[in-house]
Amino acid sequence: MSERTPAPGAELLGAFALAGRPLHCEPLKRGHIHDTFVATWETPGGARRAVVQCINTHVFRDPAAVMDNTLRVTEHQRRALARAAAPEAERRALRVVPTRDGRAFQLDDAGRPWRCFPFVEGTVSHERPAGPGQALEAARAFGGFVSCLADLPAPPLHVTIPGFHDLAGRGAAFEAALARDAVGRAAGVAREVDATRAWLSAASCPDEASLPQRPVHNDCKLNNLLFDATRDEALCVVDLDTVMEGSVVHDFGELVRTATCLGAEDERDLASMRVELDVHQALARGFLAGADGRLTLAELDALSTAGARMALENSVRFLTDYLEGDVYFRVKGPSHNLDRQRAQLRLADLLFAERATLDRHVRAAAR
Ligand code: GN1
Ligand code: MG
Repeated sequence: MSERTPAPGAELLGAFALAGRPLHCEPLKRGHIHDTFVATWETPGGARRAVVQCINTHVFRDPAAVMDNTLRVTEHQRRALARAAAPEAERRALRVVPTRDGRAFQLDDAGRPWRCFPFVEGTVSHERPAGPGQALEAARAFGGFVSCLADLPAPPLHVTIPGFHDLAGRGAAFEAALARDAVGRAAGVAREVDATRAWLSAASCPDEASLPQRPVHNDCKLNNLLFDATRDEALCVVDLDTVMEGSVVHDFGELVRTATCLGAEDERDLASMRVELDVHQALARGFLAGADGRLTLAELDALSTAGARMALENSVRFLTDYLEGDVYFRVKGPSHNLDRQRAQLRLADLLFAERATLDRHVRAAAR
């Protein structure tokens, strides 16, 4: 997926229930899925900014379900913040700006769904943590997110992407894409295919079906967290589209995948990649502190290989998308998904090799 949706015009922006007049709109380059813009409104109290986002309906087939989940989760967060009398509560949970007729998203003339959130000012997100202190803070926030959702009232959240972390299902989709070879790329990736198959068959993942299911984030990339720009304090968990029942092991794993690696997600210099063990130790401490004793023994046992497992899962997904012609993730060029695939498989190797040390970190943090 490489083409971008054009910036929303004044009419579309005017559909959202924000005071004042929309002035201008710039693309925000973050995330591999949606098209995101920052719009500025002129109000009597000065300029105000909002995030305006076109929901990717190739990825999220049911935007109403996504927004229903987002409303329920953010309202639940706000109730918890109010009970705790948390300072600056408006900066600690997203708030959906409704349309003027009270809906959670607006369809444009082409039928694309758009949504709007007030911009959380004075925040930054990080691709990599500056050090263990920031990693601890991030992990505490993501662990705290799971804690907060532990008492989310019934019914269960909608399943916005079926089989999202089903590794066997991801493996089957990869084999199907390989067999279909829709864009004639299969012959060029024989080595990657062999390596992926070897990993998938060797991946003696713990029996995930028996792990407790609870509302989790499901996409705990470090950059899905806003930090206060001056205090280095984790403020607001964002990107709530995949919040649904799942395993906390995948949340921890995704954080490990994105925060412990010296090297980018699409790193081409594979030999330079390293795992930062002190960052992992901080993640384990922070996550378990945030999760506040909610993890079971089976979940704790699975944490030491969680990062490798998520690197593998992402690697399989990137290779599948490469074989399908780059229809899911936004890419910078024709080999981008392949670069990502190789780097993530390398990261899976690196993390798996450290599993004994990672397990010690988890045990020590759980004491
Ligand atoms: C996508 O939206 P973003 O960039 O936070 C993807 C994740 C992948 C990630 C890989 C809905 O996350 O599952 O792990 O890219 N989100 C979806 O970087 O598929
Ligand atoms: Mg995302």
